[in-house]
Amino acid sequence: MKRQAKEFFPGVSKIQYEGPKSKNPLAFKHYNPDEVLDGKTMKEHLRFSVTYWHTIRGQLSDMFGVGTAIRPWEDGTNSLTMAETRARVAFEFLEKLGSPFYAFHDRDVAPEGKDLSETNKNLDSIVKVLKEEQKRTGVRLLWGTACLFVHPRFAHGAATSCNADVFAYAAAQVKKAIEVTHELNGAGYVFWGGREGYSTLLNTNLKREMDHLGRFLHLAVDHKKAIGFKGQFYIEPKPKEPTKHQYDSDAAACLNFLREYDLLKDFKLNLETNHATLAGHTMQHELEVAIAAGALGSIDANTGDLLLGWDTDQFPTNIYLTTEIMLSILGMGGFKTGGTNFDAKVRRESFEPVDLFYAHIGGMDAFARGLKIAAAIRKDGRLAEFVRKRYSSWDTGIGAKIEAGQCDLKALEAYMLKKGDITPNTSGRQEFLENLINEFV
Ligand code: XLS
Ligand code: NI
Ligand code: NI
Repeated sequence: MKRQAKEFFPGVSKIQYEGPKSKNPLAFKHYNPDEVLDGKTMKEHLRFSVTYWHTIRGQLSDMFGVGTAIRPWEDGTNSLTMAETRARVAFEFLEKLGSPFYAFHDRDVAPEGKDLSETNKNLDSIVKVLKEEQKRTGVRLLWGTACLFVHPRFAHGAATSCNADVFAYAAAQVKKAIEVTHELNGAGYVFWGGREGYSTLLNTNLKREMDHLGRFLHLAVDHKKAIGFKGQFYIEPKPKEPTKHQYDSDAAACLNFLREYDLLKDFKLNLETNHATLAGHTMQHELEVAIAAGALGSIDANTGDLLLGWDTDQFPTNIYLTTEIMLSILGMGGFKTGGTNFDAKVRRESFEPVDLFYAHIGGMDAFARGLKIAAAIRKDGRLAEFVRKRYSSWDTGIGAKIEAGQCDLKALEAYMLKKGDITPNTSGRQEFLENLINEFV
């Protein structure tokens, strides 16, 4: 297949950094890829990634209306030729935006055939194009994944289906998806349990389904090792949608699941802001839970709408949100295999191709600002020092002894009987700290 000479975004040239004073909507105001902060460039810190499913395949439909997206290159079919054209579109977009990574589901990039064998062939032929485009542009694959939720065969779930044939089909699909991710030198592979959950417990054997999911992930780990794929495996928690309850409901549930099925050493978490919101948590909560377990791998950068109860997958623009995220990411020492993957889509009303650029530029700038602010807060040191002092009673005396496992209940009783009462506690100073953050925002 030849590279098409055609340009798909003719009105847009390579997006440049123009600084905070620029009024050019097609320029970065804060994301300056080569600017060094804390010993790394912004590009290395943030490791931005564009999602194929939203940006290239999203038609902007909702449950009340058909797609509104104007995509002049689409011919209305799901042919292989169209799939190749989309790959060219994707890489023109990635290149013009200056995104170092992208992510995809197997079925985003290539159409299903009449059976699994034809479907695999379709995938292979598009993987060739992706490989060629990766080589041409230097853009890398952040992670690959398998779409186990769109096709009707997955109505009851994939690994957790009541039908063993569905488990087998999903296993075959994941095998192939891991192989093509490996082929494309992907830095990771994501398992998002699209329909791994239930709509009613009346027809569900919860224990059996969870056991099957554990088995499924073990098979994937075995295959990964067998083919020598070194990328990181991730689980992406989400509490609901499409099912009423998904087994990977939040970071804590995923960690418990991974521990119970002896998978913790082989997986990290890919956390998404809108999923945290649906779980009734903040993104920062989810990040800190994962980090505490040494299991934060990557993030799906987006935001929800607090007035809408579903996964609206909006582009992140809130500087407080990105500041909190980057405080956690810098606190854990930065991304290793993971990155900031825009699992986000433009609104149904934003249907022109150029809106895809505005959306990503805004998200990248919001994260760049969050990064700069978080780095400044860390450099200033007052926040960390406050937290350190807050726990200082654990650094010496009775606190240090408890932490070292040197006290039993009898010893603690003796200590307190002698002391009589606790030394008064100090204030949590939430408002003071919120003001401190605002000094930097
Ligand atoms: C859906 C998920 C999905 C995963 C990849 O809500 O966020 O897009 O990131 O399967
Ligand atoms: Ni996601
Ligand atoms: Ni999502």
